[in-house]
Amino acid sequence: MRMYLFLLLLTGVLSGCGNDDAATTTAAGGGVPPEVLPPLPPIEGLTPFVDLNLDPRIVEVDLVARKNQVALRPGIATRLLNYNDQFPGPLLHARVGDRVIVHFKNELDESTVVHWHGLRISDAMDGSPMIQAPVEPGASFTYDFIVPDAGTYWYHTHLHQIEQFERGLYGAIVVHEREFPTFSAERLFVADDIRLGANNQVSAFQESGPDIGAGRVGNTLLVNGNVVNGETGQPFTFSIPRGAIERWRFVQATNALAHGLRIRGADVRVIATDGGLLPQPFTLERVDIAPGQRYDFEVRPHADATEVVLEALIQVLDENNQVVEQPIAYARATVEGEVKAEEPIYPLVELPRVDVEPAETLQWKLSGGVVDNEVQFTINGVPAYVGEGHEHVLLHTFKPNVPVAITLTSNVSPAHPFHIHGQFFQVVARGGAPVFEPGLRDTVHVRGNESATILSYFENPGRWMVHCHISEHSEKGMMADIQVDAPVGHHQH
Ligand SMILES: [Cu+2]
Repeated sequence: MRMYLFLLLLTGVLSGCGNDDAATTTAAGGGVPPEVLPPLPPIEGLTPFVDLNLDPRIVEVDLVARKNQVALRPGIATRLLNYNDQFPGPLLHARVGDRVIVHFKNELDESTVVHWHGLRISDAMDGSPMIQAPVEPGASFTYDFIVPDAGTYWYHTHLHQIEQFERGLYGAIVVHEREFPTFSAERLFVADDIRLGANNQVSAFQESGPDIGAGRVGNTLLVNGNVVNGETGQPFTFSIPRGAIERWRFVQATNALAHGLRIRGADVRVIATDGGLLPQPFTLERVDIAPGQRYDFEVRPHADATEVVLEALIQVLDENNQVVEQPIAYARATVEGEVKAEEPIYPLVELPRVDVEPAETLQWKLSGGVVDNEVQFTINGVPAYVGEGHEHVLLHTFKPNVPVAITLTSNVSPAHPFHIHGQFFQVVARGGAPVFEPGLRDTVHVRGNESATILSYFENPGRWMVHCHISEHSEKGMMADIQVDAPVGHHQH
């Protein structure tokens, strides 16, 4: 197996792949018959979909959105909205180049759509309510696409998002590299915060105040649907053998909560961001993760460790009203047993160059305020989203495959985790100064009173949403469309 993977890798290099589809080594149809592809490794932490299709290159699943009740805390179950009665929804697990067919049925009392966050598929399948007619109660829609890039992604509702998303309409996606590095184990952690009030029910939604200004932050922290904080909360637990080399994938499915993240008791390298594997893994004491973003870590327990702990570092006010970081254990692994893991072989990854003169330089000012007694959030002064059934403002039209730099500025205090559908970009500067934030992103954290500059080649033609990932901000205006023109001679399908 080891030799086989190496040969595949070498073939990929010789055929010159890995330039455009930066995070992956080869696209579909790279000349290897499907029957010799090694099976995908199991992902610990979430239950996958039942695959209805026997073809190993097709993942075909049923997806139903409906009311559900989940025992989050002792006592009365919490009324949620879930996919397939699972919270989070089932894991969509595929290999790059696979065809994914999702038979979606809406059994909610209101319309909805499903967005495949980070997948560079066609705009018609993206779950944008500006392109796809909302799926009405009782109606169905079949999503059908090829997964173009390996990485850790997620899916979620993109309509009536303030409530539907808070109540649990999301799930994770793992797309494996065609020649994936092998690990002792792969684990997935999907983090969320939910605000529970009386009788363990989701608290009322506010129309003004801090929930709108800075986004709704919950009081109950969840990892893979398990409560990890408070009196009855427990970190997500499992065991890890000494000598193991594991891949831990983290999806930030919070609404507005951004926080630090670290892993204690292990040597840890960051190996992937939103858009897949990095050209060069790197070591960091901690990373910061904003709503919508993902990280993959390579985790090797210390030889003398008794436990490995995944911790969130959450900002709270201390008794002197100073902002301090409170560590909260999200997951706790007991070190048990021993294995001798082989070194993972990472495929060659080359990202689009960022040391180039951009063909265009844009400014997107993210702002908010009260207009006619209504809270409005704006991009370049325009509240771009004006409600269901209306047109989005078209913010900009991009030529394909040329580098464009966009400086996003938050000129008021709240942060805006800003998401661009259907494209990857790289964060190149903050406050005008270069930063070390390697890797492809689809979501950039624009902190309050800060600017972040991204550079993208806008490789995926179509009409795409761009918006703050805080539901209260996007649904009150900070959501627009961009157009990416098709390359000359390209026929859109
Ligand atoms: Cu925002």
